[in-house]
Amino acid sequence: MRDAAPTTIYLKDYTPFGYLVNSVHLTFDLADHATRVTSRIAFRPNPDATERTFFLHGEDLALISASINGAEVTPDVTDKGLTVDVPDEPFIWEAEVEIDPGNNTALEGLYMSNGMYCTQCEAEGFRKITYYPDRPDVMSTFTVRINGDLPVLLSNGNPSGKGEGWAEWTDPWPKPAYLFALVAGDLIAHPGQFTTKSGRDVELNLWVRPGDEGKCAFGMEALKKSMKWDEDVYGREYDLDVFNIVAVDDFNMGAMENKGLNIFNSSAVLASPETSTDANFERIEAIIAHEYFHNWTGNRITCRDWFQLCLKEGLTVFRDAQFTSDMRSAPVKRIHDAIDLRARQFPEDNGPLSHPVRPESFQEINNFYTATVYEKGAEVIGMLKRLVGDDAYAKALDLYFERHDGQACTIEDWIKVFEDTTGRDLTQFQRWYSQSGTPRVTVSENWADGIYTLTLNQRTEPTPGQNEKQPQVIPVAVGLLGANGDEVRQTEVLELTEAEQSFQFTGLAAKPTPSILRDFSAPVILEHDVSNAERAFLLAHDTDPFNRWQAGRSLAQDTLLRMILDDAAPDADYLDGLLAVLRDVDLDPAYRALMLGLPTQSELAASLFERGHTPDPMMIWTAIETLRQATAQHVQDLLPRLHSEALVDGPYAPDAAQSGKRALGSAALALTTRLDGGAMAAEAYGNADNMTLQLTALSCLLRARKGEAELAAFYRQWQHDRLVMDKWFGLQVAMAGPEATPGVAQSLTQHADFNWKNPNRFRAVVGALAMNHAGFHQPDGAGYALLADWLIRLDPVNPQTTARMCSAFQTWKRYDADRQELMRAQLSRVAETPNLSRDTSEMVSRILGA
Ligand code: 0A1
Ligand code: ZN
Repeated sequence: MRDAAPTTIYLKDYTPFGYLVNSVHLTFDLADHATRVTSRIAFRPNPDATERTFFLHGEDLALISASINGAEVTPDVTDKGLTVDVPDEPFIWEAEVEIDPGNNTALEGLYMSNGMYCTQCEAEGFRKITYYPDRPDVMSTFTVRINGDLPVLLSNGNPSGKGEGWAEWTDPWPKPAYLFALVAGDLIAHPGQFTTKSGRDVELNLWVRPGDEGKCAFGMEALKKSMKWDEDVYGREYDLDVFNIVAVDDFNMGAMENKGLNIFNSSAVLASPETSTDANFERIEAIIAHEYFHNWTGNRITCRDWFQLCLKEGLTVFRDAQFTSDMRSAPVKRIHDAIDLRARQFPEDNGPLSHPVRPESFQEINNFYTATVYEKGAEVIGMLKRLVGDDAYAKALDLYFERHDGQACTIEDWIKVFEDTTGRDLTQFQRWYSQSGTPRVTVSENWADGIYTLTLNQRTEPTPGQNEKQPQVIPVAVGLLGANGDEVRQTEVLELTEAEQSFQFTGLAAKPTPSILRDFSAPVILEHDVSNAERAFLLAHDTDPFNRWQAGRSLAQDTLLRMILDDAAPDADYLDGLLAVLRDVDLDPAYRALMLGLPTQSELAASLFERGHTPDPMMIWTAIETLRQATAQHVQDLLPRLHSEALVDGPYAPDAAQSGKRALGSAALALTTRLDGGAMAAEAYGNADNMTLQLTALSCLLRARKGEAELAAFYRQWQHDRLVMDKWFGLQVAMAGPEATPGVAQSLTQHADFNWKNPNRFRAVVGALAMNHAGFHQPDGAGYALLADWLIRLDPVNPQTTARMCSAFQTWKRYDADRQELMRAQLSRVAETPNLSRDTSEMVSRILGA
């Protein structure tokens, strides 16, 4: 329920809690609608605190009894928590509360999913379980007893006792309450084992519902690989006797790193070749690694307050990206990450929701689990590593773990280990954490008297609450190519620290061609006016795989913009360059598949807007269709060879080599479908023996406005499998033609299998509507109205998922006056809904700029 006046919390107001916690003992008596939670918590005054009010957070709790040192007390209780007088010395707080997990649809705190009890406490969910100082700087050991008649009863740490109808768990590592977890259900274990480098035997389990046993093997192997990698690369060893992962169907996010008991959205862990795509496998491997890596970056060293969220998330995303690069292809991963950053983080950073990597205020912290905190946060660490070098990075990390183990830290602590390791002053670098907005780097070149000069300018547009921007430290990796394509200067990192700076290169025989921002060395927008001939040259010759891909991407973008603005024909430099790359069998198939990608419609809308034009979603859609058709014709003769290169010998494996081939095969099939009307795709659908091929073929058919029979057959084949059904729902919305999209989405919401209270299913339909650019932005506003209807309906049930989806409207000011007015009206309708959640109300008012 909405507060009368929503309160804003500020980083600058941080003060430590007046008490420290020595130990927590919890007892759960599970019952669907009346679970009793008894707590026994040993507090002591915090010598570092000045403020001594004893306030415990607590929401939606029925307080049964409370006592201090055994004597009953009557606290002052509000809907946010309680206060009570306490002694000025160590004391024992005991309380009993009753909660209703069976009616908890928000999926925060203790809730039920398909008969199973589970928890989600990050960020502030523990306060829905019992009264507690629910803040990450209060750390304690926990002992948990669970009484319940379900066969599997789990909590954090190591098992310390069990009997008929009960189990006890003890977590020896002090942790904040957000890492607490409990699971109880009729679950089956997929077991595994790992011996750490110092010889500790760890029992591993992946717990799933009966029926899902066949989807565990991949996740378990990913976990073992992650454990080994963190030992090898970061020297980090696991620190408990058991590591449990549980798959849950109803979950707001991907997964959660609770100490020793990770809880996963089933879509982020369950996989089999028949039901999961290559992309699913890769995502699962990355998320398992991410949650596992949190054991050190997040759990052993946690955050002082939620403003420091990027301390654990940026670093852990950076670590999981390193892991994926090592397990798969580093250039392919880097390109994927740049695509993802531009698609999700740039719109955030350049619109009304823009906020620094370390925000300075919030109303609802759940609204700050963003691409900026996570992905830009990881980019900032990548830049730091590039600036100080690999050895210094490794030393700084060792120091970080040594100095801060067991602590709740800040970004200042993090920066300090780098300063202490390198002697470098990182004051200016810290602006990456405080300044929002994407820097734009403009390049100009000069060649005179044998000296080649690159002049780099940086500027960042104003963002909400930040009008004046200061120069940031931007590592710009640059290499220079000679006329024959040889590298005349290897990659070096230019440090751009001023608003404008020039860098000179001497000893060159002729004006070189620069390759700038290699490996996407900084999360910036590069503005470099180069001819298409130069781009084509880089597409053919650049030795940096990222920039070679980028050259193709820039050519594609340039031709699309000219097709949209000037009604130009598809550019020959682009088509010829692409053909040459596709012909090059020395290039990894995955890489060639990426070369066939195009900027997204939404990215093109952003580019048009930045150039002072009003994007027309239908024109963008048409340009992409036209370019695709032209590409298909241009590479037609090569398609049979690409199809044969995509063939895989032996059984399906979701590894980089095979999935790269299939990615190339899918791209080739999509082009072939434009030429043969779907004949090959229909055949491929019939022969598909794995989900990657099946789904590729089906999407080609749907895009060609065919595939009705296949769609029905797919439903019959997979209606028992909820994760595959999410794909069935999502694909129809994603592949619908622009005019049809709102209607398709609307009718899918009427489908008997549309369980809108399940976040995965909701996102499959309503989220896919928001992602289908031309469909969402239909001129009559049908897409906007449908999304708003569902936001209003979901909000009282699940505020978190509702609030996240509001960001579909974040780009509303890019569009024409009619569309703006239609979107503004829908946003206002949401904003004016009675009893709107704090989550959604904050999002909508930020988007409206209110
Ligand atoms: N810490 C998790 C993400 C996460 C955050 C919030 C959640 O509920 C509000 C759930 C998960 C991670 O980074 O994986
Ligand atoms: Zn994380």
